[in-house]
Amino acid sequence: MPTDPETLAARVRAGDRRALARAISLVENGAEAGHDLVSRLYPHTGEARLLGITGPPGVGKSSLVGALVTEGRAARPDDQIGIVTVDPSSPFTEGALLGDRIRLTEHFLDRGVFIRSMGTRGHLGGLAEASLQAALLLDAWGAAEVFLETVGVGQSEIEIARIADTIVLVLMPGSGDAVQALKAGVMEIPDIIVINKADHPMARTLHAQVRSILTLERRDWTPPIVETEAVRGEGVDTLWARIADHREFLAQDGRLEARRRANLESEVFTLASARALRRLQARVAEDPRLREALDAMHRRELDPLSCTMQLFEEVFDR
Ligand SMILES: Nc1nc2c(ncn2[C@@H]2O[C@H](COP(=O)(O)OP(=O)(O)OP(=O)(O)O)[C@@H](O)[C@H]2O)c(=O)[nH]1
Ligand SMILES: [Mg+2]
Repeated sequence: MPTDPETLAARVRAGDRRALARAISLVENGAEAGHDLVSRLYPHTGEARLLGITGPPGVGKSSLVGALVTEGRAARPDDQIGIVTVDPSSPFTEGALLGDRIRLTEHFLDRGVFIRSMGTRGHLGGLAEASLQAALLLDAWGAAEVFLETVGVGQSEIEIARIADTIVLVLMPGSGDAVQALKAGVMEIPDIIVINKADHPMARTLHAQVRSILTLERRDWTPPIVETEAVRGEGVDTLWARIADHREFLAQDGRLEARRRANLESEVFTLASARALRRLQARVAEDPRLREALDAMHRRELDPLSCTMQLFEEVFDR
C-alpha cells in the first residue's frame, strides 16, 4: 500500500477500503502524513450525515449501532456507512476492537460498512482529534452516514460527539449518573434520548424521570425519548424515524449549516486548547526555569495567578 499522501488520498476518494484503513491508522498515530492526507481530502467532505451515539458504559450503544446499520443498509443499500467507536477508558485499540467485534460481527463482511475502533493508545493529538480526522476520512471515502460511538457521560466524551449533526444519548435502567448529569445541567441535552434495555422492569421509571427533566427545557426542538431493545432490534425503526425527523428539522432555516459551523469552531477551540495544554506540560517538564516558577508558588513566594501568567508568557508569548 503506497503511503505517499497524494496517491493515498486519491485511493480513499475512489472508495478503496485498504487505503481508508491505512489512512485512519496514520491519523490515529498522529503521523504528519495523516494530517497531510486529511488536508487534501477536506475539500471533498461535508456530504456525510454525522450521528453521535453516546452514553454510559454497557448501555447498549454498540448493539444499537449494529441494529441501526442493519436498518440503514436495508433502507438505502447504496449508502455506505462508516463507524468509529471511541473508548477513552480503553488503553488498547485491540481491546476496544474485541468488544465491538462481538457486537458488530454481522457487519464486518459488508463491503458497504467500514468499522474502526479507537482506544487511547497512540493518538499524539488526543482522542477527539483522532476521531474528528477519522470521521472526515470516512466522509471523503464516500460514507453517506458516519456513526460516532463514544462511551461515558463526562464533558470530554460529549466533546468527541460534538462534531455530530445529531446526538443520541443512550441510557438504560440504572444509568443514575447520566440522569443526574442531565438534571444538574452538567450534560448538554442531546437531540434524542434512547432508553435501551426496555425489557427491564425499571425502564418505565427511567422514562418518566427523563421526561420530567426534559419538560424543564425550552428549545425549538424537544428531544424525543425512544425505548429500544437493541439486541432484538425492537424500537430501532422508531429511532431511525426520530433521527430522520431531527434531520428534517435541521434542514430548515439554515439550522444544519449553523450547527456545523458552531460544531467545527468549538472543535477547533477544543483541539487548540488540548494542544496548548500539552505544550505547557512539555515545556514545564523540560525547562527548569518554568519548574522553578511552580516551586516558588509552593514556597508561597509567587501567587498562583502570577505563576500562571509567568508560564503563559514564557510558553506562548515568546
Ligand atoms: N437485556 C438487554 N440486553 C441488551 C440490550 N442491548 C444490549 N444489551 C446487552 O448489553 C451488553 C452491552 O452492550 P453493548 O452494545 O456492548 O453496550 P455499549 O454501550 O456499546 O458498551 P461499551 O461500548 O462497552 O460502553 C451486551 O451484553 C448486550 O448484549 C437490550 O435491549 N436488552
Ligand atoms: Mg460499545
